[in-house]
Amino acid sequence: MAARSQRGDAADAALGRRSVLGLGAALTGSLALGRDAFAEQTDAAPPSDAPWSQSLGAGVVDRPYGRPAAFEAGVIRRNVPWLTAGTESSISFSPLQSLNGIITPNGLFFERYHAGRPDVDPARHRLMIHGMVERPLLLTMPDIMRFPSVSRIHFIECPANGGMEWRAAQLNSLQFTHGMVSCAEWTGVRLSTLIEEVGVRKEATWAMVEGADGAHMNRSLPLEKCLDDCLVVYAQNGEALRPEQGYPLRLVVPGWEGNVSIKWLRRIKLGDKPWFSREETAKYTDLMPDGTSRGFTWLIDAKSVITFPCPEKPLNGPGLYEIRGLAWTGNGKVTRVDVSVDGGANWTTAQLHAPVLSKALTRFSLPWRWDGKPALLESRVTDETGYVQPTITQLRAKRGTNSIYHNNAIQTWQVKADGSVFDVQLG
Ligand SMILES: Nc1nc2c(c(=O)[nH]1)N[C@H]1C(S)=C(S)[C@@H](COP(=O)(O)O)O[C@H]1N2
Ligand SMILES: [Mo]
Repeated sequence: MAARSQRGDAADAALGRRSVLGLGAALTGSLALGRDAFAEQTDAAPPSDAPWSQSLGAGVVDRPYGRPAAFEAGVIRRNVPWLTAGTESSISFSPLQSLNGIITPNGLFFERYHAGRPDVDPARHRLMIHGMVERPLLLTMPDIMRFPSVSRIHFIECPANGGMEWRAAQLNSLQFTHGMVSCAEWTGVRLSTLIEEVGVRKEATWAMVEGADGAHMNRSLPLEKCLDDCLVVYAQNGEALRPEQGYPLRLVVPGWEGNVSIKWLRRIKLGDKPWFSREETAKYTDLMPDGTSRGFTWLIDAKSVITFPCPEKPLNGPGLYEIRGLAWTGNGKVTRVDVSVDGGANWTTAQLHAPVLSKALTRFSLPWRWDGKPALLESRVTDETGYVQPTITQLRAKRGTNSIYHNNAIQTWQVKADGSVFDVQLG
């Protein structure tokens, strides 16, 4: 397929005076594109008056807390029932195929629970900070809210995202292959501010962070990371954290595997060595081909995925489209995303959409004139350290096939002549 000339076609279409959709003839009815939308008769098309244009609408307190339009009822988090024995220690996936921009709406943020979602009473919740500190503290929620606040936009990705695709392409869905990543504006206190308040004893080099859920999920973090950019947050996209995300208090560890961003945060203990908890020994480690195990693999390496088209959002006939996607890296900022429509033989640099923020989801797009022939769509991100997203073959050569975690491979979407899209892996 002609990826090289495709760059020219796309640029022509984007920059030229031609109408993008070729809709000039729409009103006369002789239209190449939008067959479904325009060929169907509707009583709502101007100059007719739709039923909703002929009466009063609902009043202002009809919905004291807003919700999406009833027509968007299919845009929901979903789980994979066979993946876990029950729903209390499980995952729900964010519907990336239906999201725009870089912020995940609070009701659609992916969920990962190890012992279900507790209902924590903020009036009785406390955060204990102790261990190798000068002045141990037990803080209430109002205490925490009195500290200087900051807001930051960061993604959280479970390192198991894509884990089911290590051996083969098995889930024909963007939601299920990539939906364990979400991004929000978090507001709270810098962890360094709280640590300053208790005073670090000089032997301290590690911190243990623990949740108030039944799992008492806990992880060890190097003190250096705690003092760098970790946040203890009580708000998410402008409102209080959702119970699903750790209400009333969670840790956000920017750019590191989601598991360390402890929800329902209740304890921080400073020490001089890691704790080797269950979640950093039996779990969240990677069994290598030689039988050794990688541990403390915190960093989320650069990753990207095309969100349109995708299995859930096929193409509707040949013509001009915008390939859209998301890219992210735990290493800082995304600097470049390249897109291929021929399975990686030729690449074209996509446009990054502002804002491009450190350790946040980043949007990219590329205009594409689809000729109606089969295509293999891929995106490949480069981050500010120069790291380039690997192919699944390159990743397997390094890590084998025993892993679950940290699959950041290039995703391939196969477009068939009828516009349908499939999850495939190239050998
Ligand atoms: N207390 C507690 N914190 C937790 C978990 C948990 O089960 N209990 N799950 C972790 C995992 S594995 C991930 S990937 C992230 C998911 O955050 P989210 O549910 O807000 O998407 O929370 C982490 N923090
Ligand atoms: Mo996770």
